[in-house]
Amino acid sequence: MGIIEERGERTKWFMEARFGMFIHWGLYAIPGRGEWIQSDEQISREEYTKYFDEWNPVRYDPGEWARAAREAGMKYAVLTAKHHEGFCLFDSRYTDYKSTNTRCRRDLVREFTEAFRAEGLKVGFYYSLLDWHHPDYPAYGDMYHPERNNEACRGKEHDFNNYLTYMHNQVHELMTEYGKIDLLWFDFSYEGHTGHDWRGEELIEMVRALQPGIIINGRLEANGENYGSVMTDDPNIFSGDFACPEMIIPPSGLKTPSGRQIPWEACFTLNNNWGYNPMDLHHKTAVQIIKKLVECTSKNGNMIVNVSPTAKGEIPDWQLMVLSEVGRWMKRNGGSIYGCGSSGIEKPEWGRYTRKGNYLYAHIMEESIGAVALPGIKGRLKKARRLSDGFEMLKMTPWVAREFPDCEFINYGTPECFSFSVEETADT
Ligand code: JFZ
Repeated sequence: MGIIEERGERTKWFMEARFGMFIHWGLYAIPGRGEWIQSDEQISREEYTKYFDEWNPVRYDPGEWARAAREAGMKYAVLTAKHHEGFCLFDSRYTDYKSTNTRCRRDLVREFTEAFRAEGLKVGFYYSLLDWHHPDYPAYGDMYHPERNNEACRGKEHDFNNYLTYMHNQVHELMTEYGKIDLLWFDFSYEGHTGHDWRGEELIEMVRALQPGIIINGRLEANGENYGSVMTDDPNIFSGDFACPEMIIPPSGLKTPSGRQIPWEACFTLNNNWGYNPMDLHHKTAVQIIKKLVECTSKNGNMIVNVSPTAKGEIPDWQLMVLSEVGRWMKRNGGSIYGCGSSGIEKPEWGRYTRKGNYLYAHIMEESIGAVALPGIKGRLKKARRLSDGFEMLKMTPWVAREFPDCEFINYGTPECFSFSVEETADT
């Protein structure tokens, strides 16, 4: 079986799941200005490690996080085991810069995997290829400014291969000491640091040998702007299994030059920061998240939505509220997302279609246009069927009720958005 066929097999659960939780958590939650401040504010190593001494997430209860993810309709979760700051949320034998050496003494990654598996979710790790703490990582901060060299190695030679061995050893730990890992999210490659430069072949061979069913993102070769060879018909060994567009949804999904659909997952924050930042009030609404999820699904993609826990270990209330509202919609409409993909029908003006086999799902996001378009859909339908029983009708536009008397319509916010499932027989 070739690399593309193997990828197809491995990603089946992923394409079915469609919706995941991203969790960016680390020392950066203490200052609360996002996960790049060590670089952006050029904080020295000794200054930054003060956060290490302070770290004590006394309210960390990953069971609460897992329940929030499950109730939101999410099917997998990815936690930052180590972000660019180099602080490890797991008990690595290769560094002292880890959660088990802080006042909390806890292996936060282990607790995460156990709690999320207990709620029936698949688990994954984000692992940063960059490391602003390790003395042999050449530069910290924005890699576009190499003059911001790591304080620890300023003025002395660093042994990048030594850093690579450290990085490979840590990935080995994550792949061998935390049970079955479903997803590995590397981040990120850039000029002079991609693929071979990370000893990528060796790394991928090791990961796949240890976790045969794992799926890996494409950032061992690419980053948030380009997708690398996963977008080609001849992907190389470190192409990964899926592309990961960041804060954007590819206009027409992602295909290879020959037109082959590839697995992809768009990652989004709930405000404009991955790491905790209470001053960032650009909060996305549940309707915005739902619409993005529908759009990703309609283009054969996944969406992973980020939460940014506080230093004490709590997901901010406003993020829990958004996820809870998304979950109420998913409870009724998850059938139009899970295992669904593009419909093959041109995008209608009033919203989007998603499709699974003979089931066509019309997500109407513009009521006024819908009133005109719906009858047009009806011509394609053999039978509308109830989406789910027992749902209180929030509001129903009379013309929609007339058109589809036996179908329940859910208004999940303004503008008027309805989602209903209809059955289209194969011969229409
Ligand atoms: C990366 C991280 O830097 C960021 O902190 C977060 O974890 C995100 C999910 O992934 O963000 C990037 C990395 C590279 C680019 C853009 C965003 N890029 O090269 O365009």
